[in-house]
Amino acid sequence: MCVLTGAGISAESGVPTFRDAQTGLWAKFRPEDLATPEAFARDPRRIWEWYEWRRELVRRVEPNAGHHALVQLAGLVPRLTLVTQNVDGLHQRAGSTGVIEYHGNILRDRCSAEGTLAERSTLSITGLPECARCGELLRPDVVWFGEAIPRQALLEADAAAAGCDVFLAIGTASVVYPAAGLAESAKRCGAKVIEINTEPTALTPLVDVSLCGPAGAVLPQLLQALRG
Ligand code: BV8
Repeated sequence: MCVLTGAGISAESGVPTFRDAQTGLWAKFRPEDLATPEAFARDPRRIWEWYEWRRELVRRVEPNAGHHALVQLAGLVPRLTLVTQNVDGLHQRAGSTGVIEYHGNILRDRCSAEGTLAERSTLSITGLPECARCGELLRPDVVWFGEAIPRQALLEADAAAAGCDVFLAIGTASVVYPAAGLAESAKRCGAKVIEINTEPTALTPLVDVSLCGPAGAVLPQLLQALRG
């Protein structure tokens, strides 16, 4: 089994999805306009303020029944590969292992010059986080629009989608590529595609089974049915 999750599985934990209007001071911005290297180059302070706001939110929330059900599901099938588009780390906090973080992780810092994970220097004069090794600006360790998916994650997710018997797309609008292409690849390779979402998506016309409802309720029911 290959499972792809999107922002919808974290919605019941209180993490706003990208579809939901940005709240508060971010209401006037579109994530697609903030999560880009150009936006960071233009105004790193604003982009860091947005990420610090999201980090604070992610640290305050807990995994929900949907995240926990996926941990149980992994124990019921011969092999389950979990690919997530989310950057909140909630699958790992629920106990999932081997999670493929297709779009990175918001809680890690990366040096914008060296490209590697980095510690923060304590001497930053600009107030923006700087690399303890080389002093250059740090950035969140996430994949922005227009940036390539980390090579290892890309290859592992492609292999899992092409080799699975069942592909489960949970809480994703299936509009962001290349992640949205994984279900199409699984289908082409003969897998059964199942979708769990609260509303129809771009993927719905392609799926074999569409389970309409919140992941936090549907996944435990699916688990119950599998246990018989
Ligand atoms: C790349 C990290 C090339 C950052 C993110 C035109 C056509 C096709 C593609 C493109 C195009 N123009 C540009 C592109 C490429 C672009 C793209 O796809 N753009 C889209 C907008 C059209 N893709 C990229 O740029 C990717 N890179 O292509 O690189 C390249 C190659 C080689 C070398 C150099 C470059 C990189 C994309 C990654 C962007 N980063 N996140 C951050 O988070 O800050 S994407 C970000 O948005 C999230 O990670 C997430 O993946 C995405 C939002 O999608 P969803 O997860 O689906 O969430 P969404 O809110 O949209 O939907 C929530 C769903 O849940 C809904 O369906 C809702 O009904 C449902 N739901 C709600 N509640 C529940 C629920 N379901 C169940 N239960 C509930 N309770």
